[in-house]
Amino acid sequence: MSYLQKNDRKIYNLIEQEKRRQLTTIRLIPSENYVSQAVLEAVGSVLTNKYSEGYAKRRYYQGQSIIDEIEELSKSRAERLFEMPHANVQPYSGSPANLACYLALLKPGDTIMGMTLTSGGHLTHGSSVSYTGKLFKVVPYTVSKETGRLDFDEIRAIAKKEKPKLIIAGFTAYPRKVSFSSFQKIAKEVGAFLHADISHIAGLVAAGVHPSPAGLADTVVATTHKTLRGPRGALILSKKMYAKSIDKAVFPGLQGGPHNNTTAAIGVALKEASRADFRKYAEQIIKNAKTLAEGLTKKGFTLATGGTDNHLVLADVSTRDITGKEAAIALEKAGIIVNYNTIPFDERPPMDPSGIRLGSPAVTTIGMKEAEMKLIVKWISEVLNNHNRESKLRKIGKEVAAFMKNYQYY
Ligand code: DSN
Repeated sequence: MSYLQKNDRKIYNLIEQEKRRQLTTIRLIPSENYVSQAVLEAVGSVLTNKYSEGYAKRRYYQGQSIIDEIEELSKSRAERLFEMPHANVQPYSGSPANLACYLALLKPGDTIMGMTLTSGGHLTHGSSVSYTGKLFKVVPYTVSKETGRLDFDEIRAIAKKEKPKLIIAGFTAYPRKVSFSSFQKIAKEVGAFLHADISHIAGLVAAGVHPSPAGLADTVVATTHKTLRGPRGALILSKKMYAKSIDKAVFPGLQGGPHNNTTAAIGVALKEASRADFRKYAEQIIKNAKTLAEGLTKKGFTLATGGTDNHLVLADVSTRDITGKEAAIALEKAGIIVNYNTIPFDERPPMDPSGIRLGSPAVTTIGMKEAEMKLIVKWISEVLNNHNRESKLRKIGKEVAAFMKNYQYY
């Protein structure tokens, strides 16, 4: 970044500081990752200079021969990898991608059914503070109070009573495999569209270590920067019959020009995700998350659903007489980065809930395995037992920084 260094030392220095932060802390936020150098290069390329409103061969600006090829390449890679007949790779991120699917399939005032935000849904699944909660009548579902898992009898009962036009199978804090076939049966019974938001698990689905919604969901949204390990962006996959309405909803319905540098970087990430080593990475993500879960359970933490079979773990820290926010702040002081999160049926507010959410994708990318997860559990437990002792947190922080010297990814 020699030009940036010369032309804008302040921004250059801040980027260098953030790089250092990413390389010296243990990053356990389940929706974050480290992209490859190849993805970074595509994001930082001259493609950012070009406007391309429209789609290949149907653009509103001249000079598109190369951009058309790039977009078509990324689109076909997405269709092949996820085995769905149509992909749109233009959405700026997951929220506009979800909105585009609703715009394509629904009318304002229609009923949608999604998981409540506090049980692990997403703002754009109909939360009252999101525009989706104002535009549609929302029928929420949650998880079983006993098991913390999806309760398909309950979901079916709600769907039969409320007759939603669209059911959303999508989660940001659900640590178990999702049965898209169970959702599809219910959607079929009540005549609803099935929309799958696989943003968190896209990399696991692509690698074949999590069931796929292909052939079951009418529309599928995946952000590209979580387990899929690409640039910040999103893609929509759909059945052929919805291709036109999805494309129209993305542009001109919601967006203007696509971010061509991101489109290319998505293509690069999709190629990486089709390689054999990506499957190994996805398998290791699950092994690492399971090791974190087992270790935390042994240390006496209560986990949502009692464990995990994907990339994330949701731990109730209230047993340590500490809130999720206090835990996340103490962990950061020791160089361990998580996010505080509500647990299902949390009695505390989202700004200071009872839980922390941890994930294994980023640490797996930089080469950590089960032994390292055990060490991380030890540090987490020590931090939470000593969250008021600044000197202890600093001491653990030094151990973490020394440990991270072995994982200089960039
Ligand atoms: N904000 C994302 C997450 O961290 O789960 C969801 O979009």
